[in-house]
Amino acid sequence: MRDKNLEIFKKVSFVRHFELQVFKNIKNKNIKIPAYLSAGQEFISSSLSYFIIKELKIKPLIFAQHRCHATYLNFGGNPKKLIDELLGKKSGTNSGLGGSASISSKKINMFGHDGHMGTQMPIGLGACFASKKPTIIFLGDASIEEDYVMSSIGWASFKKLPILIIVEDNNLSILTQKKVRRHWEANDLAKGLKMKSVNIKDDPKDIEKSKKLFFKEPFLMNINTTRLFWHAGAGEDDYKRFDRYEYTKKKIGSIGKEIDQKIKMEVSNLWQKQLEKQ
Ligand SMILES: Cc1ncc(C[n+]2csc(CCOP(=O)(O)OP(=O)(O)O)c2C)c(N)n1
Ligand SMILES: [Mg+2]
Repeated sequence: MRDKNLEIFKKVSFVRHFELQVFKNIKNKNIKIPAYLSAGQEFISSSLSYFIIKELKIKPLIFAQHRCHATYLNFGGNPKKLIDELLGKKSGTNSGLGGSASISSKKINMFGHDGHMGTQMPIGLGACFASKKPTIIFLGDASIEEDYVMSSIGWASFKKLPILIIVEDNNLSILTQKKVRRHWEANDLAKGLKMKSVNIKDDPKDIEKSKKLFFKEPFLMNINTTRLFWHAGAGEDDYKRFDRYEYTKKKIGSIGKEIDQKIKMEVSNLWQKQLEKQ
C-alpha cells in the first residue's frame, strides 16, 4: 500500500476509534447532549485534509456541518478539546456551550455550525467573497436542498471564488432517503449553475483525482458515503451498510490490524485521561 494511503488510513482509524468512544460514553451517560457521529464517513475529511494541508500546504477557512467531529479532528483540531466539549466542560472547543454540532476552532479556522441546515453555505460564501481566502464548505445531501444553498452556489460560480463545496452524501435526511426527496444530484445542480463538479465514492483515490482543481476555481464534490450509526446519539440503523474502514483494514491485512489496535489504545487512553479530569 502506498504511504499516502496508509497515512489516510491512520487518520480514519483515529476518527473511527474516537467516535466509538463517543458512542460508548453516550451509552454510559458520560455524554448527556445530542451528538452527531461521523463514523462511516471518515474517509472524506481524512482524504481531503491530507491532500489540502499536507500536499497542497493550504490552510482553508472551514465551514462545517452539524456532523463535524471528523472535520475537526482531521483538519488539526485538538481531540482533548472535543472530548471536553462533549462532556460540557469549560475547557471544550466552545467552552462546553456549543455541543457536538457547533464545534469551532480559531486555530484551524473552523467555524461552528449554527444548527440550521445549510446556512454554512451562504455564511462561508460571504467569508470567501470578502477575504478571497481558500474556503471549504461541508454540506449534507439534505442541506444542499435548501434554497439559500442553491443561490449561494450560483454566486460562488459567477464570482469564480476559491471555494470547495463538499457534499457528504450519506443518502439520508435523518431517515428519509434521497429517492423520495428529489430526482437530481448535487453535481447536476452545480453544472446547471456553471460550476465544475463530480459525483464520486469516498475512496481516497477518487477524491485525489480532483486535487488539481481545489481552490483554483469554484468546485463541488458530491461524495457518496455511509452513516454507520443513528442520525444523532448512539444506536445502529437496520439498513445494509458498507463500512469502508473495515473493508480497507481487511484489504491491507496485518498492517491494517496493527494500526487499528495501536490507535484504538491511543484513543482509549486519551479518553480515559480526559474523563478522569472531570
Ligand atoms: C433549516 C432546517 N430544517 C430542518 C432541520 C432539522 N434537521 C436537522 S439535521 C436534518 C437532516 C440533515 O441531513 P443532511 O444535511 O443530509 O446531513 P446528515 O445528517 O445526513 O449528515 C434535519 C432535517 C434543521 N436543523 N434545519
Ligand atoms: Mg444526509
